[in-house]
Amino acid sequence: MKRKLLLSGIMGCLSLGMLSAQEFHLQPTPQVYEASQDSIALPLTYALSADQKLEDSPALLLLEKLLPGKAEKVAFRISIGTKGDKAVKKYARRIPANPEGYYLKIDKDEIIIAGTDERGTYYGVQTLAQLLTLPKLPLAEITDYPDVPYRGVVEGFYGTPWSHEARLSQLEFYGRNKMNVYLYGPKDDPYHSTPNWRKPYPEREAAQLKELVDKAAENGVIFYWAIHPGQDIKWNDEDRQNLLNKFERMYELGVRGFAVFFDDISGEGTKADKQAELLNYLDDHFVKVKGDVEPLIMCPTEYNRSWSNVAGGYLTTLGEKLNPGIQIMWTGNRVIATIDRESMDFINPLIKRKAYIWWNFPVSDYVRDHLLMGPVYGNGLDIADQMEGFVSNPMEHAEASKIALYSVADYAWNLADYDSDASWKRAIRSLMPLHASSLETFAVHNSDLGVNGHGFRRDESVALQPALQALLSAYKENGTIDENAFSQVETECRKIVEAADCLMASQENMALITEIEPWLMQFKLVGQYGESVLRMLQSLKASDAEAFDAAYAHAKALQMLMYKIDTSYNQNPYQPGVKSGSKELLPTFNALFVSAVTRYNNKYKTQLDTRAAYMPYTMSSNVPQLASLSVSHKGKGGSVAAVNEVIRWQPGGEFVLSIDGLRTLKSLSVDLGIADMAASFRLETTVDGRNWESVPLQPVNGKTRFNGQVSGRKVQKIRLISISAQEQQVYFKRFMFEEE
Ligand code: LOG
Repeated sequence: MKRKLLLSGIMGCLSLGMLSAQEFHLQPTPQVYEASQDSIALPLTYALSADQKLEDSPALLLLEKLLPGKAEKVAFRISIGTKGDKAVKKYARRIPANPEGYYLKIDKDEIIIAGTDERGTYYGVQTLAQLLTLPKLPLAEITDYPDVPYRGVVEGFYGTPWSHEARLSQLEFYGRNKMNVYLYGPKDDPYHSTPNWRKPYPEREAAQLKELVDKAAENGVIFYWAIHPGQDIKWNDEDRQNLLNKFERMYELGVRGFAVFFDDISGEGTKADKQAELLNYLDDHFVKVKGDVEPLIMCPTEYNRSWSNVAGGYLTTLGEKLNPGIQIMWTGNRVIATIDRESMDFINPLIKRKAYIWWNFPVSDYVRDHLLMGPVYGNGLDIADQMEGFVSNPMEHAEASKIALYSVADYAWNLADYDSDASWKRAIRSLMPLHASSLETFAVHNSDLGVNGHGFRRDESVALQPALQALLSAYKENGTIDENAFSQVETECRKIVEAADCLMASQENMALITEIEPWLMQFKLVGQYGESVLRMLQSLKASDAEAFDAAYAHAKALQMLMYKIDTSYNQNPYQPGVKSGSKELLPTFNALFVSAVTRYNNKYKTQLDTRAAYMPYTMSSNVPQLASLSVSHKGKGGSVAAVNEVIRWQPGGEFVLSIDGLRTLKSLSVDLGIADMAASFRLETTVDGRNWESVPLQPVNGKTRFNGQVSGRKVQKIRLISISAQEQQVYFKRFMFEEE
């Protein structure tokens, strides 16, 4: 009996792993897929027809790995090859003309895989690999090719670069999902950017990069190595040679794709004509000379519409001067934006070529306390012929990023047939087939970014929203409980707690669980908190003060535990903490909590603390890029979310941090990424909001960080104001303070 119970308990966590033929869906969604009801047994032995030149190709290696039963004199035949090969000659007319396309046919006694080119043939085998997961092979005919020539990932975020193991796993994932590009450009790799871009990689890193290059090739992925030299490049022969030398070193490691990024820099490096001159030089003296190197890619300094000054001529200069074969990256109307026809219509004529989209999703380096696990939606389905490439910049959590990357692969392969929700569900299933339903529950409630400087938000808790709203509005209005909404929310809270536990206990995808564990812990608490708040509502309605007290005490304890997780895990200096269910669940539970406690206090003439989340700090700014940063509260102090890109700070522009009462400061530190901060900025405090008193600045180890000498000073607001007559281009790396 006991044993049986235990088993069924575990089964509750598990989804059915095996898909039926009806549920089966090829990924990415093929252009044309015709399958009949008939099927054949998996060909355990077969005769192979392939031209000699296919030997050792990724396509053939993969085929032989999938189906090791190659034999002589077997009736079942597999013919594989690229256009022009003898083995597939009969099917030449069926092969799509599009690059990387393939024709795949499964017949009673043979399988044909015929690619437009080598990568197309490889993709044909990848499709066969997916069909081989079915119990029987359906008789089918597939004509398939990608819509967008270059599809993949740019590891281009700030923060801890992916581990070597994570990258190896990514490259296999790209191959399986028919993505052909991986652009290596983590901002915090010192050999990619300032200060060490001129130096060769140390031995160990070099060996690992070589391993990645090989892994990429095995999986049909072009490994691009990017350099980010703009912050300190000198436009002279010496630095040009430095760059060439570095490329040469990378070429020796096997790299055959190169990119130069000029994003997020200020000063001399931002000049369009100099950038174009350098890129053309590399094109003429490196790429064209080598002969086996992919087209160069560059990321411009004005890489999105909101930052581009068309009259200033930056983009026009690139468009006119850059060799036509050089690709230009673009993030859309803003740094973080979905891409549509209108965004493409703006950029393509300016740069005189099709933009190569650098899509800043699911990157979370400006909202590091959140996980972006939701569907990929919002990009135009009608822009297939407007872009040269579509690559996604992911989260520093490599495995968790695969949910979005799966759908990016699906989207860029076949835009017209892209269905964001269906794709997202399949992505989840592909990551944890046995725990798909738990992972989906987690992803549903962990998709928004919270308030952020870029103003980019995502839907969250979509299906539960009506119930949350109905419950809250009725309760706030007159203390009544909408029973239907109540029970929906109650059921979901139980699901949340169960999902969190099942995932934390699972062994199915340890890499993923390790990355998201702090968020799972927080998620469980959110579910439990919801349950306690619901019990508060119920017991108050039943006039059961004792039950209310117990539920209230538990809710309070859970608030404290959530705070503890938020201030103990993921303590990066930028956006520290762990937020879960922060868009719909928590705000609703908090509002219900406040309303219930207020009603209770009125009814029983008590003075229970009504505060759900105490936030003493708020910020405001008339510098547009700073206007909506999030502030976090930790212990006796706080910090403002740091910004990655260059801030254009207008004369007189100010940043103000307000406290909800008069407090005594202990420390204050600011970093604008410039050593001579005092020349252009003043740090000030006030006790009355009118009279400002300046704070002396103390440099910390000659770096760009300054401590304000504030110890013992009473303040109500702190501000940082530009006293310069010119616009200042600075970074906003740190704004942190402590109270006494
Ligand atoms: C950076 C990128 C960063 C992303 C999101 C580009 C071209 N550059 O604001 O490294 O991961 O935005 O924060 C960027 O997007 N700067």
